[in-house]
Amino acid sequence: MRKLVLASRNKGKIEEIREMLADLPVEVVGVDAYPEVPEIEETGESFVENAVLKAKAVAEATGEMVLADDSGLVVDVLGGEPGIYSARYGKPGWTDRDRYEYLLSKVSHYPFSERTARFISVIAVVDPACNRIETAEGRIAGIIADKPAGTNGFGYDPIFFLPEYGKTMAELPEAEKNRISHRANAIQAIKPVLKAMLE
Ligand code: ITT
Repeated sequence: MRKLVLASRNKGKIEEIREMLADLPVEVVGVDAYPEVPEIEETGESFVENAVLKAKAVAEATGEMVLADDSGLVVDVLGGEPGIYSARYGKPGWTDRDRYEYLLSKVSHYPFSERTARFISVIAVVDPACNRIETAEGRIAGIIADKPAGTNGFGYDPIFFLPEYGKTMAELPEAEKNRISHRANAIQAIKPVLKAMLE
């Protein structure tokens, strides 16, 4: 079976992607299995640039086929912040909770109707055997909640309210998030290509 290395050190993400690829004939391995792969600096100016940069760097270092995700939360009243800086929003050393509390403090004076937001995920797949790079994007729309709720998922899930469910993303069962999320949409879009690349 061919190997597919996930170019991510985010445990929440890795678990979700593993679940979503469970039906493919591929051995999914985390990049932590390759201690020689250095920390990759995300110097790109878009989700696509960063996803491709991460996938290429890990493919070069391991020689294996690689899948990377670059994702984030885009909040309209914050001019698109935190966007590609979602993982680094606020101060170094902050926890996910520190970051979403900070974001809440920045939007709390806006009415609910103006707190529109979306999660975006760009998946990049690189096959070093044939120099092929493919990307796909997925999104999900929501509203920044008044206060955090729920313990599932990771990152900003506790403050991302889904009006059609009446719940935050962190209140959804894992399987439901993995069916509707930005990452799920991006993975669905790339799956046919990935399948073809594995043949
Ligand atoms: P890797 O680069 O190692 O994959 P990372 O966490 O640094 O891990 P990103 O640069 O793509 O990954 O940043 C994504 C951030 O966006 C992530 O840390 C969360 O803060 C947020 N995010 C992305 N997807 C999310 C989701 O499904 N739920 C909640 N927050 C999410």
